[in-house]
Amino acid sequence: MSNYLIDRLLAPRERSEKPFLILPDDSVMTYREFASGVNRVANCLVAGGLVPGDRVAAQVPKTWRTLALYLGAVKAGGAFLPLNGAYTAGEVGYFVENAEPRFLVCDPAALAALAPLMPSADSVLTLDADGGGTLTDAADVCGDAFNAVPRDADDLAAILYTSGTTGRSKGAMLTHDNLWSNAEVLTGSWRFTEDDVLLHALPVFHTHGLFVASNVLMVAGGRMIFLPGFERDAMIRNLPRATSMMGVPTFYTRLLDDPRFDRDLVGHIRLFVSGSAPLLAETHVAFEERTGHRILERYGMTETGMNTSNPYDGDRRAGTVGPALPGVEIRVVDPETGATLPAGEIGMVQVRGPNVFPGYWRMPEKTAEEFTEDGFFITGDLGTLSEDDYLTIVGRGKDLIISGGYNVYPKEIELVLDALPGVGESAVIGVPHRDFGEGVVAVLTGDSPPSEEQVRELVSDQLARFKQPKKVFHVDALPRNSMGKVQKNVLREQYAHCFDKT
Ligand code: MCA
Ligand code: AMP
Repeated sequence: MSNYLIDRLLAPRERSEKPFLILPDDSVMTYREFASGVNRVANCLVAGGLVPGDRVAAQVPKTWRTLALYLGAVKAGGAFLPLNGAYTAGEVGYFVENAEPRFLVCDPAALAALAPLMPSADSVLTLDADGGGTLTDAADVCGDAFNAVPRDADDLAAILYTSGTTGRSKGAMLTHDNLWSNAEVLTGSWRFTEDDVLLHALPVFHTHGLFVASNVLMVAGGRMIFLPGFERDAMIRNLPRATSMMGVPTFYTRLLDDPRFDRDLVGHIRLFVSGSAPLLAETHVAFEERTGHRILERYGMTETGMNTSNPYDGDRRAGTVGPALPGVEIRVVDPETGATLPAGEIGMVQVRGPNVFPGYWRMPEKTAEEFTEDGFFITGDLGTLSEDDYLTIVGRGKDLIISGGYNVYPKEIELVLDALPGVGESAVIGVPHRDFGEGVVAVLTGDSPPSEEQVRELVSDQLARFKQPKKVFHVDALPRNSMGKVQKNVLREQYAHCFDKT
């Protein structure tokens, strides 16, 4: 047995002198140099006591060393557990308690707050925005050769936490083959080759930036302009030397807002991909008018990787997410009966394939609830299939807000708000927001509910900033239906324009 993912993703290029990463200072890192960095990290983790199956949690800034940590952990037989840099120490505490990682790697600036979460000082390492820290110090004195620890197709390669409708986050377990099969299919479907240069501005703690973008480029043998994040001037500067870009819809609306973003600037680009949140049909149209490019929209989830994609050749239909990818099955069913619905009817989207995760970490009941007897994963998204199998996502059966590509589950926020002094009860909704697609709004009842500013202050230890309500409203009572359920649709209508001037 070999290391399933590493053998396929990295091993073929371990000795290649071809460029892999163009770093923010414009220096170029080859595949061979990157693979050495991966080996040093793997050696360092094993020397520190990592055994196969152990988790390596990381809340670190985005640098090439973050990617080396991901693959170093996997090559050493472990599972990578990336965390959003915006999470508070309280939020990280939950993930650490739930996943019991062997190592937690964090930004030195967060060390004082995070170190107490781990059982011993030697299980905490640091990595900063310049690539320095105790992980780097330890890795740099390790050897740059490492024999991959054997791992099978079904072994765990990563755990990514997704928030839950009940308010508790669930760790989606992703296997070596979940990651490999999806990367291989996407590389072919989107025609990535070693001539490609991807402009990479996404975070690498989510599926989109970590697996879709980075894995695909490694499979193809292409290179990435690896930016620390989305910054408009840096995007405008780098677009002319890229052949492709992947982004959330906010990337595209922000670029369209810039007069420098025009046909000439992107003349060299062959592919723009969008996902993680709905791309408005009007953005698709405006983008084509400005640049001559039709954005290729695809649809995925943390639990499944990518499920569908508009075609590379052929009709990229605005407002749709395209047909199922090769090897993936999609069906739309009646949510009550589970019966498969004919084309054109709206129902629950279900998916089956090698991309679909085996379950949630230490949550067998939750896992069982979200799979059908015949092995389809119930996505929680509502959609409809056309006669020629294009999927359109029309809404969500789950109470979820997607803000700038980040998921926010209202229940999690409501639990925090309900416990604040002066609050009777709360309802959290997502309403249209020009920049983020949806913005988080809280509606509060109570004798003396806190103001918008006070809410942000009071929740700052518990909720990452992107989850915090951007607007807070006070009402005497929440609207309810005859069953006593809060009518969020009424609230969404009432506050639909509250961000119009934002
Ligand atoms: C930042 N803020 C946000 C968000 N990002 N608020 C709501 N939603 C957000 N997404 C807050 C900041 O804390 C700050 O608050 C204020 O908004 C303004 O920040 P700004 O500087 O404008 O933000 P930014 O740093 O430019 O970030 C915006 C962004 C970023 C570039 C759109 O959010 C981003 O990179 N999103 C991509 C997310 C992603 O990769 N999603 C994929 C996951 P304050 O002023 O109060 O401090 S989904 C996935 O992987 C599935 C499988 C899939 O299908 O892809
Ligand atoms: P996450 O849990 O972060 O993986 O988010 C997955 C969710 O993002 C899906 O269940 C969808 O609701 C949404 N999503 C991803 N891509 C798209 C898309 N292209 N259009 C609409 N919704 C999307």
